[in-house]
Amino acid sequence: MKTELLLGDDAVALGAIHAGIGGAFSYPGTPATEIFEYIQAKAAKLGGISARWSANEKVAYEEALGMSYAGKRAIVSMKHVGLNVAADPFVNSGLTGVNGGLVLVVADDPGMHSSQNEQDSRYYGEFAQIPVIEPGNQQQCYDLTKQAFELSEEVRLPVMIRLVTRLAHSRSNVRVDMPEGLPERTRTRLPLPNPNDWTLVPAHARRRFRRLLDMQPVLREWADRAPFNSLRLAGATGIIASGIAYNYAREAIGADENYSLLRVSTYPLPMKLLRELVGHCNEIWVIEEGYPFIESRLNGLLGLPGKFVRGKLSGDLPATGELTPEIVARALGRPCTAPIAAMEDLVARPPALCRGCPHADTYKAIIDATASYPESLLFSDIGCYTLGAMPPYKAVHSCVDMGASIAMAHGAAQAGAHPVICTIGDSTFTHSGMTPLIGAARANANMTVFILDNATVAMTGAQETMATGDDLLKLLAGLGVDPAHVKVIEPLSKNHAENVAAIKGEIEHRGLSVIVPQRACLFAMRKTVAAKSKPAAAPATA
Ligand SMILES: Cc1ncc(C[n+]2csc(CCOP(=O)(O)OP(=O)(O)O)c2C)c(N)n1
Ligand code: SF4
Repeated sequence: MKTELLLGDDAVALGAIHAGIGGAFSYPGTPATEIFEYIQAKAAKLGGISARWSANEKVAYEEALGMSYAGKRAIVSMKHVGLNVAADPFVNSGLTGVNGGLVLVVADDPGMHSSQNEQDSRYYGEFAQIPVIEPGNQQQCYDLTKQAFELSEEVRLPVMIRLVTRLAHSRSNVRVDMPEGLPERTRTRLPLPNPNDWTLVPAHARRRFRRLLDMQPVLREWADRAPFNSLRLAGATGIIASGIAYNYAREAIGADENYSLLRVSTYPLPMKLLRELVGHCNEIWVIEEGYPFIESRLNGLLGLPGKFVRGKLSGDLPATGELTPEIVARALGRPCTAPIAAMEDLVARPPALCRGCPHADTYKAIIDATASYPESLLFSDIGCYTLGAMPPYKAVHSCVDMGASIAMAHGAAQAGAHPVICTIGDSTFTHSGMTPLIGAARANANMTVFILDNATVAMTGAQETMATGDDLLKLLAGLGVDPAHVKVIEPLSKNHAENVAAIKGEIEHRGLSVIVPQRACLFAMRKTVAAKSKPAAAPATA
């Protein structure tokens, strides 16, 4: 055994390595990115584990599922909204089941530190009817990831691990139990499964869905005996706390042994323990990050007669944003240690494009080129260039989900709007922009698409991009975009007048144009140089 100082993300990654994964799969997204990066760095040193970024989360999930089918253990990690993208294979993998252990790690972002929403992935676990494990500290991140692989192979289902930002991105000492090197399991492949179980045509799918339903009592029994759920019965006031919120509850009650306390780390919920606590207590607090998942199940439709259930639904805890030890202590009426700095005392530092960013020059050119069109629409997407919504540009009219810019622009063009413009980064384009561009090219939609090629996935810390430069231009030709209306520009202030003229020309073209501003992200360039000396300051993340 040795002790390492690890992020929650790192601890999950190391747990997966020590569980004997053959591969890691991911698309970057805060706060999950570091899980894959940790494994990638270890794999580069040790070999034996495949770790390549995937084009998007759906692809990552399917690649992991393929590795599982082939008999090896696989981990796939993503931010919460990534699971929206991967939802199709995820839900169906509950029916196929797994061969080699398959663990999905989803990092939720309550408080939307770097996300477009704060959805709660536990609902997805329930929807797919697979087991979910919610660690409460870095040690559990390590231990429970290893156990998740064992469970996955025992019940032959994918297992989800749910993290939240505060746990993923904070460090603690973790006891790890492997010497350097990889376990034997990394190289082992289990015998292949029955292909009929994995071929979801109706006859097989009905049988496999029956199997998934039949597994539910087994999963409920697992939750009741899981050692990482625990119950202490004491006074008539009870607390049910899950994940990192368990620590906040413990901190708030301190040494006061009068509270009854149920720690929840599994879904399905440990019903036996819940019943015991509810039977014993009159007032029950539910403290959980995200939506009131446990609280709403406890209340059911009609509430618990004679009991007071307090939490987010009752209004005793805030329904949005991240919990903190102070929020929990105040709600429970406990003394609370003052926070290091109250958020409201901090000077606001709105995100902005870096000085000299290529996207800034592109937006300046778009703004000048569209100045004489008061009705122009600009749909954008998710990446550093979304900051074109902020002053001084204020150019962007939408940012909904990855890839939406091109599809929304096509919809607006079909409504007769003009000019219709959209901006999408090179990574977002290969994530989910290529499919809507095929439709727009086929329809020769009257719109101007900007693919902002800065040769990296800048917003999440400058990871490798899938297509840049000539490779990206070849993709456009392959997708059916008329080469006469593909224009490459260099976004630099010295080229401003020329770029404005080129953009105006394409706006006036009645049909589809694609403009590709090509210039490398400054942060990525600095990071490459600094990798040899010291780390570069990170951009805003999402
Ligand atoms: C479904 C989903 N996956 C991942 C993310 C995290 N994320 C935000 S922007 C982005 C890609 C940015 O790269 P690019 O489009 O090339 O733009 P850049 O930041 O380089 O300007 C990613 C991965 C997200 N917000 N949503
Ligand atoms: S990180 Fe790169 S793309 Fe993002 S704002 Fe800075 S220079 Fe621009």
